[in-house]
Amino acid sequence: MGEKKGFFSRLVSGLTKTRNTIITGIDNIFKGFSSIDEDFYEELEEILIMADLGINTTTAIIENLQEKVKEQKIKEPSQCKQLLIDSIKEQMSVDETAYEFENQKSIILMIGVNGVGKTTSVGKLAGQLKDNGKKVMVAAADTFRAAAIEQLTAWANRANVEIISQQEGSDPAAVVYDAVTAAKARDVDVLLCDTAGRLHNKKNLMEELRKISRVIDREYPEAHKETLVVLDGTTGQNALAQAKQFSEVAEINGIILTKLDGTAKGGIAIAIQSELGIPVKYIGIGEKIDDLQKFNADEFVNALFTNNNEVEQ
Ligand SMILES: Nc1nc2c(ncn2[C@@H]2O[C@H](COP(=O)(O)OP(=O)(O)OP(=O)(O)O)[C@@H](O)[C@H]2O)c(=O)[nH]1
Ligand SMILES: [Mg+2]
Repeated sequence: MGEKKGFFSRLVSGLTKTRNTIITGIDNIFKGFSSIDEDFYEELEEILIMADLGINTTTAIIENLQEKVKEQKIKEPSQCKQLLIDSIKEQMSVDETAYEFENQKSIILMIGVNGVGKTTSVGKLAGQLKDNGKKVMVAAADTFRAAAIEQLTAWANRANVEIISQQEGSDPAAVVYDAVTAAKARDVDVLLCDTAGRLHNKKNLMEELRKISRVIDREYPEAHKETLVVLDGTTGQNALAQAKQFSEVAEINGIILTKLDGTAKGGIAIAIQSELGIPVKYIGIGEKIDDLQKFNADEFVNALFTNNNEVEQ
């Protein structure tokens, strides 16, 4: 229980900037308007868009809210707040936020453009799975830069898990081949593969990801394959565009949304889940090993609407 509370309060504090954009604005509207009219909805819409929920998601939320207000014959703007929270939550529901890979032999492919937090997320997740008693291995399939391999090695040491790597410039698919072979031989539960975000061009990058994917399918078809796209939360709508692009070329199982600490654009988590229907599975709220959490839409929205001083530590 104590741990859970700690997580939630860290989430609440990580979302401070996003919340300030949303809540301050929303509270002002709820206070400033004496009736629920066109202007009221327009201002609300503006705030949600400012918090990076995007036009489509915002429109859907407002329409849903309008229906609820009508149905329940609400007259006071202040009575709308809970309805708004409910509408946002409804927009975010995806079929199921599955973490089935935790309970079977699985291979996680971490993909995304450069600098979004792939390597860091591999490290954090490796550490957490290991703490949960899993046998974990990481593969340094970003061979584009020597620094990438060193960085992952540092994370593997921190997480106290095994790493499979080759030299800079070697074939990433060959690294994955080695890693899959080792993972099978050593009865590893979860193999996490870091990949390059930066290649000579986008076509190369996508081709390489496909090649890695094929190696996994061929060498270890019985393993559960999980492809996670890592997105930088501070880039707002841009992150949404990246998720769309990756989902066009690969079968995506989920999203890791990083750097939600210190951004005002945390609303993007809502937009991604609502517009793409791809579950956000983890969120990053800092650079340390335990700064990665499973994403829970209800909890996230609650955290958005909770003041820092309402959470006891
Ligand atoms: N504040 C914050 N920083 C983060 C988070 N996740 C990653 N970072 C930082 O973002 C920077 C880039 O992270 P990396 O893990 O190296 O990103 P990458 O996608 O592997 O980058 P490339 O390998 O260059 O493509 C590092 O300085 C990380 O510490 C997060 O959730 N919050
Ligand atoms: Mg990296």
